Amino acid sequence: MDETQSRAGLTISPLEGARFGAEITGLSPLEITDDQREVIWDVYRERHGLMCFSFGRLLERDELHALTAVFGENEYGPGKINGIGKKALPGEENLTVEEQVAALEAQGIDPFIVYLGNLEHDTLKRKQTDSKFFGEWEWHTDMSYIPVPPTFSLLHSRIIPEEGGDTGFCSQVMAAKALPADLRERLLKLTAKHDSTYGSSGRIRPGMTPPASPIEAIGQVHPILRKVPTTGEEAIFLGRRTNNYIVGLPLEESETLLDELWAHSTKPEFCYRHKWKVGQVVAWDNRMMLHMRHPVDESLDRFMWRTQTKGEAVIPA
Ligand SMILES: O=C(O)CCC(=O)C(=O)O
Ligand SMILES: [Fe+2]
Repeated sequence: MDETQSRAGLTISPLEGARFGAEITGLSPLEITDDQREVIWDVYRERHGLMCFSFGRLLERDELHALTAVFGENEYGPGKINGIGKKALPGEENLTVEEQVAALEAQGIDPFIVYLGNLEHDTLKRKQTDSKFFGEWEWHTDMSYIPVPPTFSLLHSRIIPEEGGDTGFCSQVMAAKALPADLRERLLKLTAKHDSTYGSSGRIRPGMTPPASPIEAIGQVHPILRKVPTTGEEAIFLGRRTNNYIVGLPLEESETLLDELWAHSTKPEFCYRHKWKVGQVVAWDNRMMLHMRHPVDESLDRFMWRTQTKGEAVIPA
């Protein structure tokens, strides 16, 4: 796609300066037609799983849920339900998912939406915010430290600083295609552990302690090369660099190979840097790309809504 297209009432343009991703305008989230669904999935395949829907206004919750549902079954937000990016707190161990959802709903909390930012979600007043929130968030794929990570993540921009806080995306399908053949052969036999100790901002997750080394880190092992079932393509799947470990290798060898792989995976030609406008929803397929977030000045505000879809077990290439 080199130029703007019009299809099923939608306008589709390639994202500026990127080899992947598209901007889609003209969608009404509560009135998505079958033809529009088809167009969105065509754009998804053609533009490697990254779509920016520009609405020019803030969405209602139902609208974000309806848009999320185009991509799969809505998944509870990380940190809301025990076992989904959160450990049970003392006294909560025996609560069922239904009980936890009912408790959240009784407090007026939507279990599917995560509020991301330095503002209270209801009053939009500044809230106590860990300084790590404002720093750079490292390259990662969402929740790859669990056995079945979410497939799509969606971010809805509600308050955006004038400068800073851009989100970077890096196509791991393009990175996989550019792998030297001998390295690809080697990777086909290797798995990596995706550490669960730290969030992508570098904050330690509740209940976790730093491991003595990546070998001891607690996390999920996945194949390094995965198959993306929607396109049949291969993608490199590294998760995040912190405490990354290639299973079975001496630590030093694992570190050397990971340094090489990360340098390859995050080459500028595979990357796109999204400068947000208020009233957008960026949806991405975690199976196909890494993302990161650029720093935000501590004096500025940034506030997003975030949803995700249920995943599937990782398919090795
Ligand atoms: O806030 C951002 O731009 C990205 C945050 C992030 O990593 C996520 O929502 O998964
Ligand atoms: Fe993320």
